[in-house]
Amino acid sequence: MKPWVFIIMGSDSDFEVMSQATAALEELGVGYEITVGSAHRSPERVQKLIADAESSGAGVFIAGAGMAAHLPGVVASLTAKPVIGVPLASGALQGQDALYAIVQMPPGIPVATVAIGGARNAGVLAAQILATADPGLAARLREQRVSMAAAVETKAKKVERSKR
Ligand code: RP5
Repeated sequence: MKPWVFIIMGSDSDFEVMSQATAALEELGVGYEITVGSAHRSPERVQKLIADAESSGAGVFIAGAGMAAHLPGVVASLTAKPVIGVPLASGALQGQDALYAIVQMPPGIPVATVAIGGARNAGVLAAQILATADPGLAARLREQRVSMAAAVETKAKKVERSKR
């Protein structure tokens, strides 16, 4: 089985944003599992999920959390596979707390942190990591770039005017 992506989020309230990661992976034909596990409310569940995912062939982990967002760091402490952290906007600080918590990892235990709410980029980045050992996936990523460039041409045509 090809390596796949394990996605975990702190709460079901994170699901709408985190499903943008699954959409990106589906577009690229990358397998995934997605679930909820909380670093604070269910630490044993998180430990078991990460151990099971790693032994079942997960190649990259994506972890999304809001507020005092320790989940991505905890996931990174439990696996030596790449971990991508998604800070989520919730609570009084609307994701700035989560961003700082996720991005400021101590040396030796990195979490590749995307933008607040940047779940789509987490999915694309996970695919890019897996593509280093999967030429077919690498080709699909290049095709996606070509489509994005074509979309920019279309957008440009919509707005371009000239008045000299
Ligand atoms: C975090 O607290 C979760 O990741 C979520 O973003 C936030 C709020 O969780 P709920 O109170 O909606 O379960 O742990």
